[in-house]
Amino acid sequence: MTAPSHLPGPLLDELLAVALEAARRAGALLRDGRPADLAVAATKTSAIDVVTEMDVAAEKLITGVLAERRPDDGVLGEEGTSTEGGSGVRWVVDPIDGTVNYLYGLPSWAVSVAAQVDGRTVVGVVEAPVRGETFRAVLGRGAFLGERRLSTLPAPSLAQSLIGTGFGYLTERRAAQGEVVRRLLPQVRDIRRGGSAALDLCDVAAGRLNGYYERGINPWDYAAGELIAREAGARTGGRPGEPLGGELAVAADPSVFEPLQELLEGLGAWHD
Ligand code: LIP
Repeated sequence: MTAPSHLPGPLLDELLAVALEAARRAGALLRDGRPADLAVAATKTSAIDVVTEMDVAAEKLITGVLAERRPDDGVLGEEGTSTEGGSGVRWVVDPIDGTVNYLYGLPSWAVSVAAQVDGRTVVGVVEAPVRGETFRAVLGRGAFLGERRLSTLPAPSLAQSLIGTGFGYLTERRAAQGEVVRRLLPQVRDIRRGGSAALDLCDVAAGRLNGYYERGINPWDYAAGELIAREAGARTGGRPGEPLGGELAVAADPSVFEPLQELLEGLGAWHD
């Protein structure tokens, strides 16, 4: 999919450079500045939906970079940043996607930074410092892990597909999601639950998963990762005919996208 013709190349170049700088600086802070006694600073939708001091510190660092480099842009951040801006560019930021992994010292967490123009994601960066991986994409220019161009992995059938998924923080939703995965599991090769939607989408892009689905993720979880997956050749969406979103997120290699989407529709993965 090519970038809208009205988007000049130098603007896309600048947005990518700013996204990389913000993500890498925040990633270094989170990796090198993680307190040994890191604890939960607050909770959000439930007792297991946690925020640490580092989530807040990382979002403050990122918004500082954006304010310095792109002062007229809007910003939406998971930890409360919400500014309109006047440039037509809006940044969608998750300072730590995979917060529980970060809290427990597990490696699969990432800084996700996306730039949108007129509501369309045109640049995405997912920075995974402990994994030593920087995923990036610009609309129409492909997806990359470092300098390696990414491509999704076909599967001969859904039954031979490795599918990523995740679970929400509310008990009722988790019970419903557990029922969906119980019925899905016998129909696929296996599932993986990595704990970060952004990295799950990047793993689809890198061919480490054939597909991914989840109900209930937020724009900051998926904005950058969806662009990276699509630029690597993935199809993305929600229920059949719907865009990827909070109701249901589906991303997969084209060989299994529709069978996965149809299976999820039949399992009622789009409702609690
Ligand atoms: C996480 C998502 C993940 C989901 C987790 C959590 P957070 O985002 O990336 O896919 O399964 O429950 O929502 O809260 O770490 O930013």
